Amino acid sequence: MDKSEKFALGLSGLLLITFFVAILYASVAKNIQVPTCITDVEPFTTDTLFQVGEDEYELHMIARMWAFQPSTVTLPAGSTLHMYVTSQDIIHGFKIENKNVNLMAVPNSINYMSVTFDEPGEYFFACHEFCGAAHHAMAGRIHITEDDEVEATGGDL
Ligand SMILES: [Cu+2]
Repeated sequence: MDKSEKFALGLSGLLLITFFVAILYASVAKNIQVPTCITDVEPFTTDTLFQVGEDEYELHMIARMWAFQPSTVTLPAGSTLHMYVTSQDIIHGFKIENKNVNLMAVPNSINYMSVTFDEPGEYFFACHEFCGAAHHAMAGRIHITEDDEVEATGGDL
């Protein structure tokens, strides 16, 4: 083996060891972790809908092939809904009929929008980004009622 080849091999090995030590230092001494999937952390794992103020609610929506979790949301009329939307797998869309809400559901990213529901009724929402074989079935609804019922169900909660 040539002397310069030995030098290149030795340098390569030294670089590998340096990078390995740098990763160990970052993970152990600096406690830097590789980011986890957003849908694996709270509140996306547990409370999908909760009250944050008088007539104000926070909704954490997960889109996945091919459903929304939750798929049915019930709120009293006059509620303001703060929506945080993400995806568990691929890019989906989230559009609420007759409301100015149109979000992308992107893996490892959270998109936010808020909307106030003044009138009682049913507001359908659907995926507007073609996401595969059952894209057409990817939908849900928001019930706005006259009473104080607050509930989020469906989509394998
Ligand atoms: Cu879709």
